[in-house]
Amino acid sequence: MTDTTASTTSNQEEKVNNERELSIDNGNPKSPLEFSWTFWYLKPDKRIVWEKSLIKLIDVAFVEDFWATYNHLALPSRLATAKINSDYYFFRTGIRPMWEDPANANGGRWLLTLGNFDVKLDDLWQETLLGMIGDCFSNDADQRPLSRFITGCVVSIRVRGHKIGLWLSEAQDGTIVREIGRRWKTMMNLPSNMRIQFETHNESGSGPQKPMYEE
Ligand code: MGP
Repeated sequence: MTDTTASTTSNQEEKVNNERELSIDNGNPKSPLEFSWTFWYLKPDKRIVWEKSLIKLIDVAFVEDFWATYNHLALPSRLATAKINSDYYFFRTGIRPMWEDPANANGGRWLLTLGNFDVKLDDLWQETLLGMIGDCFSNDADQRPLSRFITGCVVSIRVRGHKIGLWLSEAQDGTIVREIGRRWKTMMNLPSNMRIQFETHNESGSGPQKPMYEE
């Protein structure tokens, strides 16, 4: 065996051992998620450009890591008391949580604005996250699983009404977009008088517009 082969083999062994360690929690194998996801935090700071205020927190590829992170982070309602204008972003690993990412560029977002509605921000956020990691946006009858059109979600803490956004890679196919919106509403068990609006990311960047769809 040459030196190069020996070092390649030892690198491979190290990689396998690391992967094994990563997927073992207190001696028990961890439960892999269908996809790996990344938590981001947007620290409000008007002095710097938006993109620079985004902080990548952690990738989660296992159920246990999701909960460890979720339980460690301040809940949105807590941010609302101390960190106005902050956001949490939860996106598929590899997709940056911004309009410019190719996975988002032709898509849009469903937006739920809470305003004065008497609903629990934390519960809606948690239902959304669980729906995403649990692949609950798809059902067996789908020709194409609808979860594949979801790139991430966002909770935005704002004085004029907190918001939860569900970002899709698709905006033009109304059947797909509306069905995802309906499933999201059901998942969150929203009161029937609460509406969600869909807008494309182009529209998001250009001030108030009439939403493309509403559910
Ligand atoms: P926002 O957080 O989506 O809405 O975008 P907010 O704060 O509720 O205010 P609104 O009244 O504009 O709806 C706030 C601002 O952050 C935008 O106007 C952009 O300047 C910037 N911004 C937000 N996002 C999600 C992006 C993005 O994906 N790319 C870039 N370049 N800027 C963004």
